[in-house]
Amino acid sequence: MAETTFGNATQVLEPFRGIKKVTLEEYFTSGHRTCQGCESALVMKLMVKAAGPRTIVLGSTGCMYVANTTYYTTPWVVPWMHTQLGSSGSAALGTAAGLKALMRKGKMKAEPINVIAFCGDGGGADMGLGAISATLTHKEYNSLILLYDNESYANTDIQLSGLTPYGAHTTFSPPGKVHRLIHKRWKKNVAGLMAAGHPECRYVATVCASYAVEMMNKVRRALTIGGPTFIHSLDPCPKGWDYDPMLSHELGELAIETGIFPLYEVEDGVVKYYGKTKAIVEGRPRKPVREYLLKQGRFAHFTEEDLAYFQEKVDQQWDQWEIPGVVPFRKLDAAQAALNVK
Ligand SMILES: Cc1ncc(C[n+]2csc(CCOP(=O)(O)OP(=O)(O)O)c2C)c(N)n1
Ligand code: SF4
Ligand SMILES: [Mg+2]
Repeated sequence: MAETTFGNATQVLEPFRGIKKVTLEEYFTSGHRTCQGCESALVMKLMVKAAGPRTIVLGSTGCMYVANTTYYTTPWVVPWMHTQLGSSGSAALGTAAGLKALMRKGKMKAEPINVIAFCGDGGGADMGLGAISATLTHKEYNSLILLYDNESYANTDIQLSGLTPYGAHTTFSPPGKVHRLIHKRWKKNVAGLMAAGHPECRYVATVCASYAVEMMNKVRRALTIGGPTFIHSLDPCPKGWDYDPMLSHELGELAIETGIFPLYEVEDGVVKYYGKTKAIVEGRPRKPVREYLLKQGRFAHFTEEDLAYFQEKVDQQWDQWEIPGVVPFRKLDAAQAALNVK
């Protein structure tokens, strides 16, 4: 297995082989004020559990900053620092570079210390995209950027972001009598963008906390591979998506089973699908998107026409993309390909 180096020290985080092998220690505990059923909080807990105690967590502004640092309380057991909304990439790179310099100069013992910067979809896929992109070009520094995607600027009351799904009701896109759908842009394909556009980044993955062991193992893989790495996590958010908190886990599963959010990793340019996404790629029928959408109040205004459009767009990503669910370049049939060669 490839290993991450820290000065003279190296690190191999073996995958947890089943739920019973997961360590009991917690590094994100009580003391937060996230909503009941908040999957992003679960992502924080699993992320740092997978990484272990020698980890520094950096977090950009958003629910996972604000709700986790209420005055005089915090759930973080490991060192933690807030960073500006668009700066998760810069914070990751600067911290990794600082640690490396201190170890090189002998001012710190050379040992594996994980640097993980998290950001929301607003902070990561919109405002901080440039800084993350820059970080993913610096192969000499070890860091993981984890984008927790609750599909809105949740902390400031559910404004739409570049990762809000088509047609969703947010405070910036309330459905009305004149315009039923205000938000008509399709969600950015952020993991595909990171994987396809950053040749120095050796590891990009998508995760969902409904599949907790798989999620933790992808974090462990990223921290073992080293260099700059990126993980995109889809996190059901009861407040922003408007559903009963008890459905968080099920909605995570449905996002995968409908093919809306594929689970995969790209390691050294090789795509590997996981779990039910793998089954879909191998021919298992996808559940209709309506089973996922209609469980959420943010899509309650959808008509049959809207559902059909959503379904068609998801079908395209499986039937027409060159690498299904990952890279949105269209497949060319042989005739088109021949024309292209001329
Ligand atoms: C530069 C800047 N602009 C606006 C804000 C106000 N603000 C704080 S948190 C937040 C929402 C962030 O959304 P996201 O990154 O998706 O995280 P979430 O709140 O959804 O967890 C905004 C707009 C800010 N802190 N900094
Ligand atoms: S608004 Fe959503 S992301 Fe924020 S704490 Fe509540 S459930 Fe979690
Ligand atoms: Mg968000």
